Amino acid sequence: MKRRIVLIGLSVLALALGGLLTGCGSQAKPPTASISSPQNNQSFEIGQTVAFKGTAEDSSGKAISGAKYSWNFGDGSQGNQADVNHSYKKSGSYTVVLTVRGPKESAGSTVKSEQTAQITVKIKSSPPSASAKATPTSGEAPLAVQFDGSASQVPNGTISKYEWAFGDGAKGSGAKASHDYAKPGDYTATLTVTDNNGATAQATVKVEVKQAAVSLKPQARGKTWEIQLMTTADGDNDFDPGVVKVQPGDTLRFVLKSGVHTATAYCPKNSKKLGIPAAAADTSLCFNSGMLVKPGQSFEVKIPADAPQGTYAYFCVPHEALGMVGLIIVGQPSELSQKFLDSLPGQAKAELQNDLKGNPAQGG
Ligand SMILES: [Cu+2]
Repeated sequence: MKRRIVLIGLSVLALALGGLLTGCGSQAKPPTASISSPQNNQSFEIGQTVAFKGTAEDSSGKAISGAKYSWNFGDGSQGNQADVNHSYKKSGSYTVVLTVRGPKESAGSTVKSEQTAQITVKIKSSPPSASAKATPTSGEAPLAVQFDGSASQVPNGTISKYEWAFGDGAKGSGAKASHDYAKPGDYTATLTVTDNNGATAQATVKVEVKQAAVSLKPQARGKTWEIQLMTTADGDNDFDPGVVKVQPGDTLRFVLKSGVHTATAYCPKNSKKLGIPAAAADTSLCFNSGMLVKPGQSFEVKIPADAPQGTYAYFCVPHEALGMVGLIIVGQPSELSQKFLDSLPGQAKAELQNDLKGNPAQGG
């Protein structure tokens, strides 16, 4: 401060000396106005404090003591200090004019001339800020999620548009939105807000959609089909039911009810012509229970999941010729060859042909 006072004193002295040197004390030095801050075309945001600094110098570049400053900020407001703060309420380009008038040079006379300086300041709207919330942010599919972007802000404006991209291709709008995620996955939902000046901001929120817990289904277990082997009171020997339609994965359970019987597939391993699908000839489906002699005794045949589909014929070793034969249809039926049918003894052929025409058992 002291230094400034000294400088001012020197300036006054210089002015006085200048006046003396020109030989005419009435000739005033015009002041020079300049704006040292802010820079021309500098940008600010709405509401931001802009520090304006004006200087007034004499022709030799020294500050003029007592100069009067008058600012016109271009938005209808004024200031009257060398250094003055101002903020703008709207975006735009403003022409700022500083007018400097010189001080009284001596008693009774004033400096007539005045100088102006002019700059332009640019005021931009403050950018909006986006905020996106999701409730819940994780869960099992299908997952219904509520989205909330209402915490988004524009410091000096309003949000005119909320746009949501939910990350799975679906879109929505509004400060609040909801979306159902159908499939499991990690999704990033994006909110884009647009303010009344067209400026945009984005926020994202992650949503984890998990695979729903899989409940165990009994489909793999297959059904078990019970076929009874019996000798009736009037001497008939039967498989009951005589025809069963099953699926790969199912199980056949032959249960002896009465008499002495076998369940034996028609296949070369059992010394018979092929009466089952050829692809099954060397598999466990060329089955033979052996003699079942005790009531309740059983024999199971598991039909593999990849079992050849088709019609499987089987018989009872002691009672084949009496027509104790049966059919198992795995999946889609197939034709039994004429050569096979012609090879059957006694009543077996007639019984099998009858079974082929009949309705297969569907019950368990
Ligand atoms: Cu038998």
